[in-house]
Amino acid sequence: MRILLVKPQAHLKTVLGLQRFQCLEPLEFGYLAAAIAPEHEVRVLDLRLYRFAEAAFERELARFKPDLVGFTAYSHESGRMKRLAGTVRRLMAKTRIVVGGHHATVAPADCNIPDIDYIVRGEGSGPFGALVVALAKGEEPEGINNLLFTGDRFDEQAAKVWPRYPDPRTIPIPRRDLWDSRAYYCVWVCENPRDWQVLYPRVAMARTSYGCKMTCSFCIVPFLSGTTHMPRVADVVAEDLSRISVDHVYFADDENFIDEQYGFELADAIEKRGIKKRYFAWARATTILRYPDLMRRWKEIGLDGVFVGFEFTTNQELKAVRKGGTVSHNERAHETLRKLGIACHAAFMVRPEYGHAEFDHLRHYVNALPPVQCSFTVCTPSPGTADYDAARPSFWAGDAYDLHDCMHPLTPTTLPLREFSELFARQVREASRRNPLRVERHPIRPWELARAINAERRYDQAFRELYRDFPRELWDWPGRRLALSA
Ligand code: B12
Repeated sequence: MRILLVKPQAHLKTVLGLQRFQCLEPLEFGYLAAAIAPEHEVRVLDLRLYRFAEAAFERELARFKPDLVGFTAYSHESGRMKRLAGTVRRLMAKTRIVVGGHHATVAPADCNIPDIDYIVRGEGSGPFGALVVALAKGEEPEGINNLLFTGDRFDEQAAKVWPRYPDPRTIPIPRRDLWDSRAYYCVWVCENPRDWQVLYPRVAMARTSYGCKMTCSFCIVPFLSGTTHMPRVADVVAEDLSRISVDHVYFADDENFIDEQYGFELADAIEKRGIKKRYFAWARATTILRYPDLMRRWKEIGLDGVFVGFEFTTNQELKAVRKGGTVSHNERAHETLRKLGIACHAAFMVRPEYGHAEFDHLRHYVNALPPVQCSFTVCTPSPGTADYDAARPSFWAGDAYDLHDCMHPLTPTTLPLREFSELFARQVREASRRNPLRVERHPIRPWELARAINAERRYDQAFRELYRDFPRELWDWPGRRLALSA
C-alpha cells in the first residue's frame, strides 16, 4: 500500500509565531511507520514547512496516489485537517482516510464526518499497524482497540471512554528516515551560553516515557495516562537516541524525571553507549527539589534545559488548580537548576479573568526573577474533559477548537479583549529580556540574530493582534457592550 502521513499547517498567527522559534519533527509518524510491514511505501508530508500548503498537498496526492492518508492534528489544526480530508475525498474517492493524534483522542466526535473513515485514539502504533494489515488484505478493520469507525458505525459509548496507553514495551523504535532532519530546529537555551553559540541548532525529538502521576486540574495528561507514568525500556530509549544524527534532542515526555530510579537507569544506559548529546526535558518543580542528584546526573550526560510549569505566581491560584506545589517550590527549583548550570524554562499561565492588577503582579514577579526563559499561555480547559463541557456554554467565539492553542481566551475576558491582547503581548515581550541568552549578552552570529529579532517581532505582533482572531463585535468587549448599554 502507498501511505501518506500528513501534518497540517496551523492557521493561528500565535502558533505560526511560535514556530519561528521552534519547529520539531513529526515524531508521531516515525512511530506509525515503524509499526507497519516494510513492503508498504510510506511518505511523510509536513505541511508546516510549505508556504503554499494546500497546493503542496494536492501536488503530493497527484504524484503519490496514496491508498491511505493519515492525518494528525492538535485541536487548533482540526478545521484545516478536516478541509484536507475533504480534498482527498473529492480528488481520490477510493483512498481511505484515518485521523489520529491529540484532537482525535480528546474529541473523536468532532472527527465523525463523512470525509473521514477511521478515528484512532491514543497511542497509534498498535491500531495503525492493525488497520494497515486489514486494508492491505482488502478487509475492513474489525475489532481493533482504540479504532472507531465514522458514520453509522460511530460508537458513541466507546468515544466517551479514555483510551489507555499500552505497555511501552509494545511500541516500536520510531523511524527517523522519513523526513529531512535539517528542517527541524529550536532556539536552544542554556544557563551558561558561550560566545558565538549556535542559536538555532537542528533538533530531534524523542520520548522516554508517557504520563504523569499528578492530577493538576488544567492538564489533560491525567486523563490520558490515568495518573501513571510509564517509561520505555531504558536500553530501547538508548538505542533510539543512538540512531539520531543531530546533536540536540528535545524530549516529548509529559514528565521526564518523576520516576527517580528510571531516570538514573536511563542516564546509565545513555552513558554506557557513549551517546553524547544535549537534552531539553520536562519536570515539575517538586521533582527537581526531590531529586537534585538525578538532575546533577543528567547535567553530566548533557541536560541543558528543563521546562518547568510554574503556572501561577500566587499560592492561592496554584492550590485552585491542584498543582501540588507552591510559589516557593518553583523559586527553589529554579535556584537548584541554576546552581547545577541547567537553564530553566518557566511556563506561566494567565486567566481570562485577569485585570490590570493581576497583569501588573505577574509582570513585577517575572521581572524580578533570576535569568530564565519564560513562556505564557492562557489557562484553558482541555477538550474532552468535564471542565471543558462545563465552560462550553460561555465560550464566546464560533469554533472554539480552531482557537484552542492555549493562547486565545475561550471565555470572555474581564478586560476589553484588545487590551487583554496588549497586556499579554507586553508580558511576553518584557519577560524575553530575562532570557539567559539576553542577560549574558554573548555575541551571536549576525544572521541568527537577525532571524531571532524577526521571530520576536512577529511573535509580539501575533499577541498584540490576537483579538483579531475573534469576531469583530468582541474586540472591544466588554467596553463596547457597556458603551452600547449606556
Ligand atoms: C512535545 C509537545 C510540543 C512540542 C511540539 C511537538 C511537535 N512535533 O511539533 C512544542 C513544545 C513545540 C509544542 C507546542 C505546542 N503545543 Co504541544 N505538546 C507536546 C507534548 C508534550 C507531547 C506531544 C508529542 O510530540 N508526543 C510524542 C508523539 C510521538 O506522540 P503523539 O503526538 O501523541 O502521537 C501519538 C498518538 O497521538 C498517535 N497519533 C498521532 N498522530 C496520529 C495520526 C494517525 C493517522 C494515527 C493513526 C495515530 C496518530 O500515535 C502517535 C504515536 O504514538 C503534548 C502533551 C501530550 N501528552 O500529548 C503537548 C500538546 C500536544 N501540545 C499542546 C498545545 C496546545 C501546543 C501549542 C498550541 C501550545 C502553545 N501555546 O505553545 C503549541 C503548538 C505547536 C504546533 N505547531 O501546533 C496540547 C494540545 C491540546 C489540543 N487539544 O490540541 C498538548 C496536549 C498539551 C496540552 N496543553 O494539553 N508542543
